[in-house]
Amino acid sequence: MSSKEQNPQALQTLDELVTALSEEDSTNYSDILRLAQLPSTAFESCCSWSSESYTRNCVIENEDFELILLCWQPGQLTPIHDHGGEECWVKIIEGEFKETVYKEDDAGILEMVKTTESKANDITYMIDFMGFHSLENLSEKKSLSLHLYAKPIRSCQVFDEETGELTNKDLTYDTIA
Ligand code: CSS
Ligand code: FE2
Repeated sequence: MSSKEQNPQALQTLDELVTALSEEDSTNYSDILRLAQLPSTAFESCCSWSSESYTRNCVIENEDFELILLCWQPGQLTPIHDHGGEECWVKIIEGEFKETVYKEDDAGILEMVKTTESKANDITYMIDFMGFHSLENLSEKKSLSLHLYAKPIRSCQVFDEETGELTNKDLTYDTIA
């Protein structure tokens, strides 16, 4: 049975997903991401891979939101970061991930508060008042996650493990669809 037969509202292509996001405001983004039932093949044209780091591949960016596909090799992970004051939804497409959330204590030191594991179709949410986080590909194969930011995130704070300081980092794309 196709996902349309199971749920007539299911979104099965990137075009359908982008149209739905464009027609609604951010209060409905979580529901829209839940309706996205895209096969991994829908993302083939957006994928790129690097042995250095996970890659950031832009599906669409406009003044309201940014939809990007992250492509992860086994073991790749983000630094600890915030989300530049914006909302962040992550839907796992393929693979298994660990999210670790941190909060600043009264002295401004980052303390780990929780870890959550997620798998295909799980959706997680972050916003700066919830703290900082990092994401890691736990699986032994190439993995994909779809990130929706509203509004687009041009820069964010990143924790530098060597200096123990937060620094501002401009965010760039590896590919643009
Ligand atoms: N915020 C990270 C991914 S984890 S949500 C990034 O956009 O690169
Ligand atoms: Fe993030």
